[in-house]
Amino acid sequence: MRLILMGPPGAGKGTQARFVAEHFGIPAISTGDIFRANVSQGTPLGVEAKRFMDAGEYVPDEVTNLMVRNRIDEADASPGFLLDGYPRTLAQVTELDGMIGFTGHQLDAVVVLTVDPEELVQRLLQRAQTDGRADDTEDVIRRRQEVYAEQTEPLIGVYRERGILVEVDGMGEVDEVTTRIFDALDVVPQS
Ligand code: B4P
Repeated sequence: MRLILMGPPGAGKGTQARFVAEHFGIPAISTGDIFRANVSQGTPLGVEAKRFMDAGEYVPDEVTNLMVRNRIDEADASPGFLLDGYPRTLAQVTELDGMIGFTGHQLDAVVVLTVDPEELVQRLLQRAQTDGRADDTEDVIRRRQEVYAEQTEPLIGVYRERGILVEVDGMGEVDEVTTRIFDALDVVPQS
């Protein structure tokens, strides 16, 4: 399976990615997690990414694309993968098409989690208290929502036109959402 998990900040992409990846026996590749690991290790990539993430902006496409390309090339991703939080821009969609097309495969499905905007803010403010993430302050959360609406929401139409979009209600308990995703993906043919 080659899957994408999309949704606004706080929709539960990272939360659900673990379960979906385990279910299909594929790695979950989270660009946000890779950036945060680099930030905490103080790598040059982390130093560059941090100033964008802390402001609620996207890390530049050329940095993100190269990072994903390298990760997808690793052996564990050859049977398939779940991308969590990538692509987020139209330029990233084009880049990903090239990466997957080069291997002769195709995307099987793009899952979009939908959650009420106020619930999103509440979840992230809650996460700020438990995890202390630098980008979970109210101002930065609102900015991340704007950036999502401007740059990432248009991707939904792109994948809908391709006939591979799967919209899943992300409201409710975590395990309810997981069940909805599994039910929706169980009818998707695996390439
Ligand atoms: P991400 O790490 O992808 O962060 P996110 O969108 O905020 O979170 P996610 O939707 O995964 O929410 P989670 O499951 O944690 O990105 C962070 C930053 O990295 C971006 O802003 C950007 O700067 C950069 N970046 C990443 N990818 C990029 C790209 N492709 N291009 C450019 N820049 C990129 O859930 C949130 C909270 O809700 C958690 O506390 C969770 O416990 C809770 N929760 C989850 N499901 C719940 C439920 N059903 N009910 C109640 N709470 C729930």
